[in-house]
Amino acid sequence: MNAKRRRFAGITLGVLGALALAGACSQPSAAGPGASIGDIAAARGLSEADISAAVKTYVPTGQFDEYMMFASGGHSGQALVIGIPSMRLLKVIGVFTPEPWQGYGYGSEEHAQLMEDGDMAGHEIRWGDSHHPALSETDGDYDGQYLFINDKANPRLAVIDLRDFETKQIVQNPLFGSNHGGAFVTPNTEYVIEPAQYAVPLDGTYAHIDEYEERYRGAVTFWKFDRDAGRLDESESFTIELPPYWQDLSDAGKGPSHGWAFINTFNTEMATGGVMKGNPPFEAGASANDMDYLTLINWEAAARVADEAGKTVQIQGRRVIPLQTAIDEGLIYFTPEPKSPHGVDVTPDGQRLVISGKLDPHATVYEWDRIQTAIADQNFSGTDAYGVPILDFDAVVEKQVELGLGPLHTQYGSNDIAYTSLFLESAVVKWSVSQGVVLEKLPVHYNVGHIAMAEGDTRSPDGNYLVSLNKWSIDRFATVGPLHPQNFQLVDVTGDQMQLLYDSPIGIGEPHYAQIIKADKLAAWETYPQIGFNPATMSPAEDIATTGTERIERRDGEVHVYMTAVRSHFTPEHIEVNQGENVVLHVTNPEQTRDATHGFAIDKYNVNLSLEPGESQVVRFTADAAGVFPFYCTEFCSALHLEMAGYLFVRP
Ligand code: CUK
Ligand code: CUA
Repeated sequence: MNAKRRRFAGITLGVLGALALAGACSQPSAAGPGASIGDIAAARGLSEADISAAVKTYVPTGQFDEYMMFASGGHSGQALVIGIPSMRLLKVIGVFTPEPWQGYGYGSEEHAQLMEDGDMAGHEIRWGDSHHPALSETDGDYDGQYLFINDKANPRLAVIDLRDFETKQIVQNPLFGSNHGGAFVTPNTEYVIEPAQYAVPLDGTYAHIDEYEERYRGAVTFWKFDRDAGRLDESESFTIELPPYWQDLSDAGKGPSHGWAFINTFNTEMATGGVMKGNPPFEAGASANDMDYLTLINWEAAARVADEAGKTVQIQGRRVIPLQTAIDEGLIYFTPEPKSPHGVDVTPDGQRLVISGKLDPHATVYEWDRIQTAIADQNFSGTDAYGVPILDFDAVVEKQVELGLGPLHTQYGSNDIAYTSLFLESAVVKWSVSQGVVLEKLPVHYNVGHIAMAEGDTRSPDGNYLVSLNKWSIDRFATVGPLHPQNFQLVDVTGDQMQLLYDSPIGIGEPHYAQIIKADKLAAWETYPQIGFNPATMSPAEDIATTGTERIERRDGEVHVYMTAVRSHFTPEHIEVNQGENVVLHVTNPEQTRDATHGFAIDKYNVNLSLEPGESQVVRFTADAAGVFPFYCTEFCSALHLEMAGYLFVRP
């Protein structure tokens, strides 16, 4: 050990010693190894409930979690993968935002195209406000194949393949100003539902706010999913024009209500804001009415109408069913719902819809049989200003159950039990939908938005666990500055009483929705199945090198570098080009050992790849800066990892 290292080690030990002493003064330390559980609990001041909570979340090393939660990454634009019950963060999937570890968005041709597909209005958009992840479904149950997620800020959807947990597609919706109530899938993932949020002119042009009622519109898009291709198919998708109200959450009918979609609709007042012009502010104007509307859409019939000649118009290249056509064809109905609605959640049997209005302490339970009867009997209480029939409220509502303050979102456990988040009360309420009674309330910390339960929005919920996705954490964690962590709280719902088990700060904001799938439904690959695999097409790449065929070729005005990355070298190690030449790198990792990933980063050229075992990627760049640029492997892949390097020489 040289002198410098000794000094460093000395400082470290000193700091640790000081920390240990400080710890000993401020709180009792844990008893040492070999101490009994009783001794440890006494030393740390733990109650029996604390110990039971700790044991319930503990997953011993080498063992796996029973469930996986896919959570929105909020402003990060990503999707989080978290094990349950351990709450261990397993992955941050790069979706709308570049992700350096996965080399997502830093050079590869395919990623560049994926991200460009999401650019809007001439702007390069490299973030998202992801709200609602949706796992693909078969017969109303998660099938573990795909994940969809929306970007509310810029109306986009992404498709993630759960074989390699990578984003495969980003689609944009030029008709919308933003979206919110997606992604939600129909029971066989026939469609991914994407309702707009704020109304805008659908043709993308300017219209004065005074023309709001004539020119601004709401809308909902049904994106056709091609499961074999693993892509949303724009040409088979369609949009339905809606009045200029604002859409919020949505859900798809299942079982008896299969074929229908339900969307909460607010600002039915058509408030246009403009507080500095003397108008009521949006928050008052858009919540003046006691009732807003639940929008009911027959998507199965709408899909047929969309295919009929003359029933759609093209707006910005998209197929749109005009509102009047939707009314005439019986595709759309409204029914009143309590003011400022937020969540709409179909029960597992598809017989009921539970709706929460943020400013009403009740959950309103609608019955599907009654809705169908009201439609058949044309039992309308009128139409709205645009001619949409309004189903009579009393005819379709089964009951209203007083749950507490600020009910938002409902999930389902087993045996007819529902759980609803209470935003204003910072609590989760457990209640019986069929009996209409509240069973229990559990305080959470704090300002809960969504809750997620094990398979809690499928046809067969598991119960077992509930995660409360809290906006605030206030006093739960050490202060890390004025921007506090946001908090996932794990709750055990197996017993008569809910038990709070674990606080999990997520390090990014803001959590919206999550879905929890039984882990054994997922069948992710451990390595890519063939050497030279292209994750963008999920098939073998053609124009690549494997071990022994590495080379540099000049053709068609480009320098093609066929490279392999194997522990612990790149071949070739020297790339010599002239300034201004176009370089195409074809890099393959021919390893088939689990976890033998190599990175590939070029100094100052903003190129950064992750080459997982078997993976092949193509990078194109112009060697515009002359000089000497080392490239190296960014994964500590072997003892000789630091030697896994090379040079890009760019001759002036
Ligand atoms: S929303 Cu965030 S708490 Cu976007 Cu589903 Cu309700
Ligand atoms: Cu390969 Cu480090």
